Amino acid sequence: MLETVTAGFKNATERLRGVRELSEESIVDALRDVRMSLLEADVDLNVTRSFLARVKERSLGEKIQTRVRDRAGHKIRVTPGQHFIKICEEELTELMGPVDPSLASSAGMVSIMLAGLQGVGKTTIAAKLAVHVKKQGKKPLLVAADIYRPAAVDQLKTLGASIDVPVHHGEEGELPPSICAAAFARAKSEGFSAIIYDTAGRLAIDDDLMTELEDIVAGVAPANKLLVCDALMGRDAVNVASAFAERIELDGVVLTKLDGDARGGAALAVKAVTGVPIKFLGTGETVDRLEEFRPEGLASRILGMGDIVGLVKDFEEVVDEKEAEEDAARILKGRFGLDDLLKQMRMIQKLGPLKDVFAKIPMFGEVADKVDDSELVKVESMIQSMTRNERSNPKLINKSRATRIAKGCGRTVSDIEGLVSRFMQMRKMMGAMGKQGGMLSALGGGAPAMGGAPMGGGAGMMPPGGMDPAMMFGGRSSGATKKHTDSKARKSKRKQQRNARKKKRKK
Ligand SMILES: Nc1nc2c(ncn2[C@@H]2O[C@H](COP(=O)(O)OP(=O)(O)O)[C@@H](O)[C@H]2O)c(=O)[nH]1
Ligand SMILES: [Mg+2]
Repeated sequence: MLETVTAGFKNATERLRGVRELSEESIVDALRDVRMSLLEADVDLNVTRSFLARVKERSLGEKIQTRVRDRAGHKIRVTPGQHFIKICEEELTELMGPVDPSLASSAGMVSIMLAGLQGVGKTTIAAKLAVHVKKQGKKPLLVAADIYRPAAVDQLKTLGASIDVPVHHGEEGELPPSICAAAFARAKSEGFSAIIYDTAGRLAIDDDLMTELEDIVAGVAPANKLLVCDALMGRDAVNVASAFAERIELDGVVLTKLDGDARGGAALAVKAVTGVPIKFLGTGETVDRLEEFRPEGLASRILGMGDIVGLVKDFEEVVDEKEAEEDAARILKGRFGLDDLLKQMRMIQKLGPLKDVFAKIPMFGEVADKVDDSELVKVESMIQSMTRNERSNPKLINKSRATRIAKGCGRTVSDIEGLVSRFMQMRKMMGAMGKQGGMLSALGGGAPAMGGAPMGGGAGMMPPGGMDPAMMFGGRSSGATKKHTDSKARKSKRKQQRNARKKKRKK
């Protein structure tokens, strides 16, 4: 998401390489790159203008400290280009924030009303939020208040069944405000602690729609009135948000389909134009693709600096903290086998598509597109054909063992040898890193939020610092991987596997 803007900032950074000071003259091209990318990403013109004006003013007005101390107390040099990017990061964060992603509750009930035009993803978000509040220990009830679109009720029922959340629906001919009121009464009497109203959309904003929403609000007073917009709407999302905000007191915006649009400019402009903060992002069709919106995380991702806090949060959901700490301790001593690698890989897969995971790792945003999920499957199958002994002591794997393993998993001997040698290299690196003081220093200063981050969460991960991620998972962008010429047969096999995985994910 927002690749367009990221590319703009990257060009700007390139232009400032080697520049000795930030002056009108030296930053003019960089500002132009940023401006073009913002407009191309469909960011509102006024927002773009005022953002650039602030960046310019600060760039020219601030004295740059060229030597600062990092967290570890080492002196590091800051270039004017880096200072420029830091200003951009702060201003982007300012533009989009501050946001409190927590959901309000009243009288012990988290109540959420979703509003928005047709097809933007309200029903999908309703299910995603149900999953989200469930993770927080709540017991949600979904309410089907879209009675106009054929099959809308069934759609919600199907989603509800898939996540094990009950769906309340009305009687034949019952109107939405009455359905919502009955659902609210039911939620209270049956001990639900969250209620999510999925309302009807329209193709355009009209008075009937607004009146209906106002009636629902008057009846059940939802503590969270969220407007859903999709990123594909571009600049229109901002106009729609303004129009809704005139009639309903919105508590937040949910921006969906960020996975489907490289521009996503609405994410940057909604808050500035409407005063309503974005609270959640939808990044895919499945119910797990929901992110709490953190402006600082998105800002640093836009600037290609990763989003460590977001990554750690993802990890907290899938990782057993104690186990992760023990694993990390072993890994950082360079004492781990291919079994551990397998375990790590499976954990990473739980986080979502590799490309999304890497996009959040500092400095790795750019290679995100090159990592390849099918590579994981390949590595997994190779490890699975090894004996337990071989897994814990890969040094054992000589030519004849490699031949046997290759046969077992339908790979070539050089595939196996390549994996083993990459693994040994990685293990050595981990060991060295452990001696240097572990992951925090390995990740470097590019991650401002790392200082206090709960390492139990992140520790289960293979430390990425200094390691080319493509080394284990991509194979292509890396100098560390042996280049072998791909035979046509192997290529097509890979493609088949990729498709198979894609299908599996869709299910
Ligand atoms: N790619 C992508 N598709 C989404 C996302 N959210 C919803 N959709 C799809 O958008 C379409 C409309 O979604 P729906 O929830 O029915 O929208 P509604 O009319 O506002 O209730 C469906 O095909 C969804 O699968 C998202 O974050 N990413
Ligand atoms: Mg719907």
